[in-house]
Amino acid sequence: MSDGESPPITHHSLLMTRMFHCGRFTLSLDRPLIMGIVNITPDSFSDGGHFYSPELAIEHAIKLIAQGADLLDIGGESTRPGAQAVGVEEELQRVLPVLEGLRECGVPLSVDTLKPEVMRAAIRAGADMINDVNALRAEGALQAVADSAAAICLMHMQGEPRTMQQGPFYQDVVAEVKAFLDERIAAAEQAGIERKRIVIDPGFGFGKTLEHNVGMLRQLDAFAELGVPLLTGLSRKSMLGALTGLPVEERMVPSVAAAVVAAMKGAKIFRVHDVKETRQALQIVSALT
Ligand code: 9MG
Repeated sequence: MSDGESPPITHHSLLMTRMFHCGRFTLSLDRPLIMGIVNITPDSFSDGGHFYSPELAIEHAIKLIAQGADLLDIGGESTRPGAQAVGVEEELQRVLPVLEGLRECGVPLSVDTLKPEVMRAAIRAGADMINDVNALRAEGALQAVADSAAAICLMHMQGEPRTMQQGPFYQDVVAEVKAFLDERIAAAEQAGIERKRIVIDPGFGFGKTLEHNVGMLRQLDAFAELGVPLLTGLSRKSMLGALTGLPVEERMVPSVAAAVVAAMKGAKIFRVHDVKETRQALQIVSALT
């Protein structure tokens, strides 16, 4: 490039917001962001209810930050296949003490919920982001986030957690999930949620067979074309068990490998259990791509 010439504008740099506005924080997307999982459900598929007490959950969260988590995702209702729903009061009793205990921890706090009442209470208690596996489709959910500065993760799910793995069906999973996410971005913007606080997620394992999940990971770059940051949740998922034959407690290496593949196909935010190992692997992706 000669003196005075502007740098070339690529397709990607035109579409992609480089900064992500997340409640009290503004995060650069120039490097991968690691979202550490803090499950506070007794039936969580990956921690066996280990972090049900607020003190243990807070301790675990602080360990994840020390390992390099850029954000935390706190969840009080399991969304694993077959899980029973919990009521608003019960979910708040699980989430609020943890949120309050972590408010000054220095990283953005996301709350994983699909209930508008929980969203509003969590945001009042200091949540910087809502992670909604239902993509703000519940009555009042769009408004709950629009009335705040919180970021939102809009995730695709076919069906509902209790029954979603009973015969999921698509003609073309990538095209259908992409069209859904495009429509939910438009709905969120229409409700007053600015693009700079929206991220999307194709929802691995949420109403999808192994073939659907593999198809989505192979073509993940198609979702990145929607022009908002792409979040993936592949950590310890059953698709990795199906591909390796490994039980959930032995899926760290497949999870890190899946995060590397996702990063190479345009994912920016990684919802993971194994923060330290994912961070190390993604440092190599960043250095080489
Ligand atoms: C709560 N939760 C469980 N799995 C998830 C995934 O893949 N993505 C997001 N956004 N949330 C998830």
